[in-house]
Amino acid sequence: MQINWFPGHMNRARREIAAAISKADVVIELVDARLPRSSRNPLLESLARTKPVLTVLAKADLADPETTAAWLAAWPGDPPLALSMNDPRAVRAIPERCRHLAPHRGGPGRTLRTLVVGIPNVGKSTLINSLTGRRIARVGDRPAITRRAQRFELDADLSIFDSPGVLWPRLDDQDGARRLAASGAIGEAAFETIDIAGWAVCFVATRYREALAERFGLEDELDGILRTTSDDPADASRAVRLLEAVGRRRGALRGGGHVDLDRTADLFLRELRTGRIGAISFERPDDFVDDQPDEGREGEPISSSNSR
Ligand SMILES: Nc1nc2c(ncn2[C@@H]2O[C@H](COP(=O)(O)OP(=O)(O)OP(=O)(O)O)[C@@H](O)[C@H]2O)c(=O)[nH]1
Ligand SMILES: [Mg+2]
Repeated sequence: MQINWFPGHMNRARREIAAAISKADVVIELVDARLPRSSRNPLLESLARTKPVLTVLAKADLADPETTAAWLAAWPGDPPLALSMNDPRAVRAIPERCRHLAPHRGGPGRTLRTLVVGIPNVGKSTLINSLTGRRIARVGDRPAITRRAQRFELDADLSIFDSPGVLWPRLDDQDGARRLAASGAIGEAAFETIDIAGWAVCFVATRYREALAERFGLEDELDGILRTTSDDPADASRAVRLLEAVGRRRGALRGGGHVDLDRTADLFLRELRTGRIGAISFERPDDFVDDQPDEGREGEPISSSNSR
């Protein structure tokens, strides 16, 4: 299975981000706490070389806390913040850190300009609403909600720019692409929902077996399925059997008592993405120990508006 999306206006997206960064004093980089590495924009380092960057692990409430602690300990450079963008008190730490990163800005006539960047659906607009205490930025539970950069005043001397989500697909990294798709960062038109739900259910069955068994009442079935199927991702039988078990539990049936796999895939991904199966991280630092550094791994940038 290949995850394909449509590289449309990728250079435009990159140019726009570069222009926005050039006008900002501090860049707030949101990555998804459940997949901090795969959701990191590999081009940001070169684009923001001259600006201080504050990295924030967003959606930390959905991630496995032990894994988040491991990411924070392993992070190169300044340790990031790990927060829920829905927590108005916790997010106040972000402008505070920005002020430390740009001590020459702020005060009368020297507005500190911050810019929020990150992949689609990571929580950029939610952060702005939490910081301002108002629903002023449009938020949605699918990618490509924000279409244009927009400025908001946070304090008299601090402004924050929202920006459209931008994805730099690493076309050679299908593992990362699968995690991004499972997390909700990639528009559903770009992949087969059954493939991604199948991958995700196998992942959760392996790494968070108890959470899966408990959520769907699969205590008796799960061991048998895992014992009698292969963990080779090329062999779809484990994914299908797990999805069938989930679908039966949820009553997602079609004619003849067969499980409706499309409906099951949708409901499984929805429950996974909203944290109802449990606090789940899609990657740990030790998943990458054999990896080369990032250089040269990225594919072409695309704007989220092209990924639907
Ligand atoms: N649980 C949880 N949900 C969050 C968090 N941040 C955002 N969300 C949800 O994630 C979805 C996307 O949030 P947005 O703020 O629209 O994301 P965005 O980064 O602005 O997305 P684009 O504008 O499409 O690039 C919404 O359903 C939010 O309610 C978080 O920290 N925790
Ligand atoms: Mg947005």
